[in-house]
Amino acid sequence: MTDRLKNELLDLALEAARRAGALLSKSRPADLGVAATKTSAIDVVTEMDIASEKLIIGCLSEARPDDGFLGEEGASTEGSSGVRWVIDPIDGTVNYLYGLPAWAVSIAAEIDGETVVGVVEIPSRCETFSAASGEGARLGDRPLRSRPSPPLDQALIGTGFGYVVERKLGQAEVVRRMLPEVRDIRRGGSAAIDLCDVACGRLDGYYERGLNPWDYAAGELIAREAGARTGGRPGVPLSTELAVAASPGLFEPLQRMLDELGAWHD
Ligand code: LIP
Repeated sequence: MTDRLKNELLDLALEAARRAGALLSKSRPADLGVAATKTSAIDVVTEMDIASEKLIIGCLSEARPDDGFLGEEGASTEGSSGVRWVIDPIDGTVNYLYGLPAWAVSIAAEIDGETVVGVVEIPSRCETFSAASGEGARLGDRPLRSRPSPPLDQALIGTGFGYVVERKLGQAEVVRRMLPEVRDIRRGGSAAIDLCDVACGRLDGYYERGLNPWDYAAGELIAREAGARTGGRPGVPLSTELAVAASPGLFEPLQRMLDELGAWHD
């Protein structure tokens, strides 16, 4: 892939994420409610998720009409250019619904299944995280490096939970057994933000089972380009089965603990 194409895709992702973040921040209805539900009554969609995805796809397809799209709120087209955009129009929808600040716009571009650029826009923090493959990660214009690795028992670990009771019961058991073994646990509500927090050292590590590609595509590239390690079970890439990201010296001890605790299955 040429640097010119990579730069074009990154600039487009930054502009689309900026516009969506502005819409979501300035036009959130005071009486925002649930427009629809998905895997359970608490897995919600708002009118703003839908509006954000429509704005993002409109912005990207105007510039690159032959690209494909995969969006959380239903976009699913192959395209013919070889580029596919992976979009979470609001990552942290429940936080957005409740008026909590931890939500983000996450946009990634893939070529032949490999993520080549990623942007995570966090309006409540006035922060834009970005990365291009092989070119590092940035917070605004500042290059990012993940935090030096502490011992596992001094590590601050982020995680998240699903929307179905059976899965939440297993996830709660993993947290119950992990909590005494680490510094502390944080549950922020947005995988994209958690992955960016690993990238910038606000978390030492993060794990979650059950994410969708749109939740992690951009944040995983940003964490990896910031020098963190990412993956799933030992020897397995990061996926819906299990997402793990941590600073290099912490990654394998965390990954081993998660495997022993069965964090990769319900
Ligand atoms: C969210 C993830 C988060 C997870 C939530 C939810 P959404 O994505 O980013 O990590 O714990 O349950 O799935 O649904 O807000 O786009």
